[in-house]
Amino acid sequence: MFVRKARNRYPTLTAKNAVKVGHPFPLSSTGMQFEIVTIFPGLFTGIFENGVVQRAQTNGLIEVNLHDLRAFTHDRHRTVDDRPFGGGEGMVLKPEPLAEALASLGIQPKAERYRAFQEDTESAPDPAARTRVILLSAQGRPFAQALARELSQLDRLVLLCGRYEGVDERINQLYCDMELSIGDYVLSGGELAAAIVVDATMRLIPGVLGNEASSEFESFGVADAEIDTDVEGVPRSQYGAGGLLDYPHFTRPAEFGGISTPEVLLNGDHKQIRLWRREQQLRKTLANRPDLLEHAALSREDRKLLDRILQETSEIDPRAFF
Ligand code: 6GU
Repeated sequence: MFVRKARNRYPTLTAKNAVKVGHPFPLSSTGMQFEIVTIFPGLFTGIFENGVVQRAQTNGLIEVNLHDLRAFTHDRHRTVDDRPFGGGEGMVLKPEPLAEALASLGIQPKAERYRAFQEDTESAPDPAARTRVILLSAQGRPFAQALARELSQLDRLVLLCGRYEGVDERINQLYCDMELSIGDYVLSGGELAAAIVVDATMRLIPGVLGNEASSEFESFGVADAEIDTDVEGVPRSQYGAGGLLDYPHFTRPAEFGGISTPEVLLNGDHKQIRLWRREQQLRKTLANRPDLLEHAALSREDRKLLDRILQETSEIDPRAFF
């Protein structure tokens, strides 16, 4: 991970003045580049120095670069925010440091980059065409697995973390391809959201997960159209998620806290296991995310199962506090 810290009081925009941590500059890896512009680079260090994200960086599959917005200020107080025109609560991130941060990354305003998109060809690919700039804000469109899949095809993803009450709208209009939110709640800044976008995106890059199948067959995994049947004629949706939530998992010991692992998982009958898991997916989705059932790829068998589940007399779930 490369961290550009705001140590110099009056940095110029050259790469030479970047504080380098473990990376050459300019960036030279062939992996996907994540560029995060933030006033709190320290928030990310633990997150990106563990687990799959860490390994993907070590293996050169991704590169995560943190850019401290304060490095692009020129006043004594390193001011990144200001009061909103028209009055009101809170502070707004000023446009100039953000524009300078983007310029330092070679990011042009949208208008110029879109020209590059049009001129992009297979023989002469323009890097601008495989780059996106995203503003993380509670006002954004919702982030979801389908978008993570699209983003994972890019060469470079620039994430601007909003803070305070907002970001000057000119930055959004001039530079951002998309404004993105991670859910219907308010965070104090876009940093946690950016970390989530990096995590969800990078794990879909080929080679990042040891087992390529594991990203395909979990909750929200396969698009409806991709579901087909296996050699036995059992719909793959029997074990692919197909827009449903994942089934429950068990590992040793077979009994724990007085609860036994369902017998079917212990007897080695793979067809029975697939059917049980599919039923569990339907049950869990019905209980926790009934909205997903509308767009899920359901076989006739699934619909029969669902009917049966719905007809069961509903017992009171002791966990249902809400
Ligand atoms: Cl991306 N930012 C903030 N501040 N709040 C959020 C969010 C982002 N997504 C959901 N809530």
